[in-house]
Formats: sequence, C-alpha cells, structure tokens
Amino acid sequence: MGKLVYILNGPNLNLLGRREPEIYGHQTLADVEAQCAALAKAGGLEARLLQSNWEGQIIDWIHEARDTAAGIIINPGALTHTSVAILDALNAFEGPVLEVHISNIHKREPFRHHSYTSMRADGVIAGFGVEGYGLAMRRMVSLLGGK
Ligand code: CA2
Repeated sequence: MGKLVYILNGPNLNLLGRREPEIYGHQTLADVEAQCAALAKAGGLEARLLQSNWEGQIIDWIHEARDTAAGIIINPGALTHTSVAILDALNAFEGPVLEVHISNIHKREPFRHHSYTSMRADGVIAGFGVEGYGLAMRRMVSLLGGK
C-alpha cells in the first residue's frame, strides 16, 4: 500500500450530481472517489474520500490524518468561507494540503471570494468542475513522490 491521501469534503457535497447540475455538474462523489482512487494507485498512492455535513467531524478527520495520511485534498464546501477552526486544524497537519472547489468561487457571490483554507493550502484549484479533484491528485503524486 502507498502513502494515504485523504480527500475531505464538507457540507452538502453529498448532494453532488443530484442537485444544481448547472453549477456542480452531473458526477457524484462516488465518481470522484473512483477517479481519484485510480489516479492515486497509478502514482503509487492510496486515496480515502470522506464527506461530512459536520464541521467537527471534518476537524476530527484532519487530526486523524496527522497519524495516518501523507497529504490532504480538501473541499470544505461553505465552511471554506467561515471556518477558522478548519484552518487551525490544517495548520497542525504537516503534509501537503491542496484545496479544491468545483465552481470558480471568484466568479460567484462576494462572500465566496475569501477562503480561510487558502491561507494553509499549498495549492488551490477552482472552477475545473469535479476534474479539479483529479488534477489535485496528480499534483499530490508529484509532491509525495509516488511512482
Ligand atoms: O465550488 C465548490 O466546490 C464549493 O466549495 C461548493 C460549496 C460552496 O458553498 C462553496 O462556496 C464552493 C457548496 C457545496 C454544495 O454542493 C452541492 C452540490 C450539488 C448540489 C447542491 C449542493
């Protein structure tokens, strides 16, 4: 087994592919998981996709990742724009952190333009649809020196 990468997803992302396809597309989180797992495996890594609607659960997973994961890909959903607590948790994680947004948050309402997570992220992807997760995983392979 290669090094583990957590793909953490915040509130409402369980609805991916089922609501608002004009913004978020038709693919589901299960599709994202399959794509990322294949890319991770090809690069000598292992992917674990997790989603919660609860801020505290996401923070607990980031803490857990300190002992179990080499890198984190995170789409905190709307918590991106509100959560100092998620930023603090990410600051306690030592490996690479990549932030993904399905939509281009800078093209949307002003309240989506600021991201607390970006103050810690080593890279940010926005507006590439769910393909952004795959791009982030490719970058993770480069950063973590997989195959
Ligand atoms: O573009 C993104 O990935 C966001 O992180 C998604 C969040 C939004 O609050 C951020 O500003 C940008 C919302 C996730 C909601 O996901 C849904 C997916 C399908 C249907 C309904 C909601």
